Amino acid sequence: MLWSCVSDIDRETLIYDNNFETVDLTKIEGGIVTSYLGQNILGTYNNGGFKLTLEGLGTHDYVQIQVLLYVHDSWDGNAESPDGTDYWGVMLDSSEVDVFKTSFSNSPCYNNYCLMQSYPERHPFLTFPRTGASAVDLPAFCKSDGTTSAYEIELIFPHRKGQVEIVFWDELNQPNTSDAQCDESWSLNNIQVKLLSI
Ligand SMILES: [Ca+2]
Ligand SMILES: [Ca+2]
Ligand SMILES: [Ca+2]
Repeated sequence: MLWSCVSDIDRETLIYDNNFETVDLTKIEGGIVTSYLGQNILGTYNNGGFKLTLEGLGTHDYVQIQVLLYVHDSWDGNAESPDGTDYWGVMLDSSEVDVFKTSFSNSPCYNNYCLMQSYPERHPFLTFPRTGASAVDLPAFCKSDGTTSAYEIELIFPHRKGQVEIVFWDELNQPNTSDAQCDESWSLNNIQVKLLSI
């Protein structure tokens, strides 16, 4: 959901703000912190992820999630098996309904060869690699010929409960390598969560 879809926001309350520089992983299950570009990042993950649980929420109508996502190395977007599809997503309260599932591609794109991605839309939308990125061609995390793309992602979900579980996950496909985590992975540089009321 985009900002334009939510009218008349009366109040917004920041309830979580973490850039991982102090390695504070309370409220996070499955958190690992590593260094990238001289900053702390949460990750890297390949066929994994983590859960952020926030309790004691006041009255609200929406949850807004903002992250800086790093897509590291050779993601293949909506490529067919065995290279893809390379999915990434956010899920609220283990719900099949409140889920954002997309794909990313760090592939080169030529007239006769281009592995498309879904972001900034949901899978199975098709658009060009790195669409919507805030930075491209950042250093690889692992792969000698890899790169990293950065995405400033903002998601808004309808939500009214007193507790929220936010799961960040991936499903990456790359069986034809001895080190899948080096071939493609992701991390977050920061997370902010806000409650919105109308
Ligand atoms: Ca790959
Ligand atoms: Ca892949
Ligand atoms: Ca950071």
